[in-house]
Amino acid sequence: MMTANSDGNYSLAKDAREIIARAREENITTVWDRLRAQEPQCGYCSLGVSCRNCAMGPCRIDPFGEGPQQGVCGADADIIVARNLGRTIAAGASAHSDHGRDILEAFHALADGRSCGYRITDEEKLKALARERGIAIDGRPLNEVARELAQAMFEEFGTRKESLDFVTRVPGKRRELWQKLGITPRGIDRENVEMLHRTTMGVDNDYINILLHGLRTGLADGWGGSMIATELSDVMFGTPKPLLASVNLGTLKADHVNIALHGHNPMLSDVIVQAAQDPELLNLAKDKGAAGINLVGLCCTGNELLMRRGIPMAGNHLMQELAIMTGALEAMVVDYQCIMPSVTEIAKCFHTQVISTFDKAKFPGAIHITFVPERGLEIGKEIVRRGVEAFANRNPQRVRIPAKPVPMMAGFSVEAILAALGGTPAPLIEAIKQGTIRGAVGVVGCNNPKIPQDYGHVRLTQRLIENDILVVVTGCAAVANGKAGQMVPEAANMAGPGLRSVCKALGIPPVLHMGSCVDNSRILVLAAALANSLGVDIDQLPLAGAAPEWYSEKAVSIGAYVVASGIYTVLGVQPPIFGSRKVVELLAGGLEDVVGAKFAVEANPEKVAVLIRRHIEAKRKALGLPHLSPEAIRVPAEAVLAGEIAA
Ligand code: SF4
Ligand code: MSK
Repeated sequence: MMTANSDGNYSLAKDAREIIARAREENITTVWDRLRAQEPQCGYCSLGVSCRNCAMGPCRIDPFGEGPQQGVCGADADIIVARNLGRTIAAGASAHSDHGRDILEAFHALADGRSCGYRITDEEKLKALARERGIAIDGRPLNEVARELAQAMFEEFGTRKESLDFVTRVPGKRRELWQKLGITPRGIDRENVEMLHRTTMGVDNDYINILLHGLRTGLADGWGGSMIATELSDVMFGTPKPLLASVNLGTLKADHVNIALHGHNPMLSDVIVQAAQDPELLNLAKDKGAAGINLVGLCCTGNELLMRRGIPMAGNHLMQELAIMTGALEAMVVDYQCIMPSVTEIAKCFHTQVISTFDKAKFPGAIHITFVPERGLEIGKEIVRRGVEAFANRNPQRVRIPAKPVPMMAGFSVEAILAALGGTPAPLIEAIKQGTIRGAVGVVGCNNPKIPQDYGHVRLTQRLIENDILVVVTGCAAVANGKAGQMVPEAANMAGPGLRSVCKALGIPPVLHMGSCVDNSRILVLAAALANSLGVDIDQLPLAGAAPEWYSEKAVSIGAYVVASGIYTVLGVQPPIFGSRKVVELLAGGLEDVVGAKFAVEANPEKVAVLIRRHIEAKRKALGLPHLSPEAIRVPAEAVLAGEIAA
C-alpha cells in the first residue's frame, strides 16, 4: 500500500507536491515535518489507555499486562478507553453544535431585523421548517415566522425535552429502537454536558453505558446541532443547487488580490463574498495594481461557498499551509475549526495577513477583527480592504502558483438530488432495486498527514464507482475527489456501466458533493427519505460510510451518529481504542446486534472497498434484491500487482 511520509509520497495532488518541494527548498516546516518530529507517537495515548481526568493521575495502563492494569482510582483499560472516546465524541459534537448555535443566533438577529448583510434566501425552506414544528405560517410576516422558528430551535440546545424535533424525520423503527436503548437525543447541550459528567472520576464506570451515551451524544450532533447549522444556512444563504466551479491551488490568480476563506462557518464568508463585489474596494484593488479580487475557499468554509456561490476551492485540510506558500495570498480569513495554529508562523515567511474573526478562536500573530452579524457587511468590507491593501506588499518573484484548476461540480443538497430525480427518490430506489446502482456510500472527513493526502478518498471512491456504487461526499473528502477530476459529469465514464448510464441520463457526476462537515446531516436526511419511501429502517438499506483520512474529534462524533443511525462505517485511521479488547469488540462487532451497524478500521482503501462492497451486497441479499456473493468481491488484481496491498 502507498505509505505516508516517505519522501515524495505526501500527497496525490500535483499542486501540493510542488509547494511541499518549495517548503523543502526554503526550510519551511510543514505539518508533515511536525508529524515526523513527533514520531514515535505515544503508544499509551495511541491505544487510548492514558488518563488525566483527575489530579490523582495522570495514569496509564500497561498494554502488555506486565505493569499496572488500573489507574489510581481503580479504572481499568475498558473504562479509560470508553471515557476517552466519550469525551472525544462530546468535543466533536460540541464543535458542530456550537457552529449550529452561531448560525441560529445570526438567524435570530436576522428575524429581529438586527443583522446587516443577511436575508431570508430560501423562503420555502423556512416555511417547511416552520411547518415541521407546527408553527403557523399563513398570513404571517416571514420574519415573525423566523423568530418563532429561532425560538423553537434555541429550545433544542438546553431545555429538557424527550426528543429533538428533527428526530421526527427518522424512520419509526429506528426511533423505537433508540427509545428502547435510551439513546434518543434530548437536548444538544445536555448530551454533551452529561458526557463530560459521566466521564469525570467516579461517575459512569460501565464502558457499555458510556459508549451508549456516546451514541446519544453523536445523535444530538447529527440530528441536532449539525442539522440546525445546515438547514438555517440554507434558509439564509440558499439551498445549494448543482453548479460548476473549480478546485486546487491553481484557483489563485497571479494578477488578482487573493483572499482565502478558511474554517467552517459561512456567516462571515458569505458577507465577504458581497463585500468583495463592492465597487469602491474593486477600484482600490485596481489602484494597487491588481486586476480584481479573487476569493477562494479552504476546508469547509470553502465548501459552503463553493456549493452556494461557486467560489473556487483552493484545497482541503492539508493545503492550508501550502496556500500561503504560493506567495500569492494576500489574506487568509479564518473563522474556526481545522485551522492549524501554524498558519500565522508560515505567513511570516510571506506577505499574507492572517485575519481571525471569532472571539472564541484567536490566533497569536493574526490580526483580530471581531465579527458580529449585526455589523456583518461592514466588517466584511473592512476585512476585504485589509486584503487589498496587502497586495502592495506582495513580492512577485515569490509567487508560485502550481497546476491549473480542475473543474468540479458541487451543490447536491437533498432537494437538488430529488429535483434531479424528478422530485421523488423513487427512480433512485428503482435503480438500486434493479441493481443498476448497487448502493450508496458517504465518503467523508478530513486529511491526515499519516496518510498520503487524498489517497484514501480518491482510491476508495474510484473502486466504489467502478462497481456501480453511487458516492456522496462532504468536507475534505469532497475536495480530494474534486481535485482528482471525479466530480464532473464526464467522470461518469469512470463508473461501472449501471451507474454510468444513470449519471449520463441525469447529467450528474458519479460522486456528488453534498457539502461541508455539518452537511453530513444531509446524508442522514437522504438515508431517512430512502428508508421511509421503502418502509424499512435505515440499517436495512445498502448504504455505508467511510472516513478514510479522518483526524478531527468532529469525525468521531459523525461516526457515532452515522452508526447509531444504522449505517456501517469504515475508518481509515486507527482510533485510540485498541487498548481495550472489549471496547473494540463492541464497536466493531456487538454493536451490530444493538443498532444494526458497526465500525470497521482499515487503512488500505483497496480493502475498504472490498469490505463495503461485501456489506452492500449482504444488505441487498437481505432485502431480496439481486446480489453478488462475498467470494465474487475481491481486491482487484492490478492493485495487488502494483504492490498497493499485500497479496
Ligand atoms: Fe488516574 Fe482515575 Fe484520575 Fe484517570 S480518573 S487520572 S485513571 S485516578
Ligand atoms: S474541514 S473536520 S479537516 S473534513 Fe470540515 Fe476537513 Fe475534517 Fe476539517
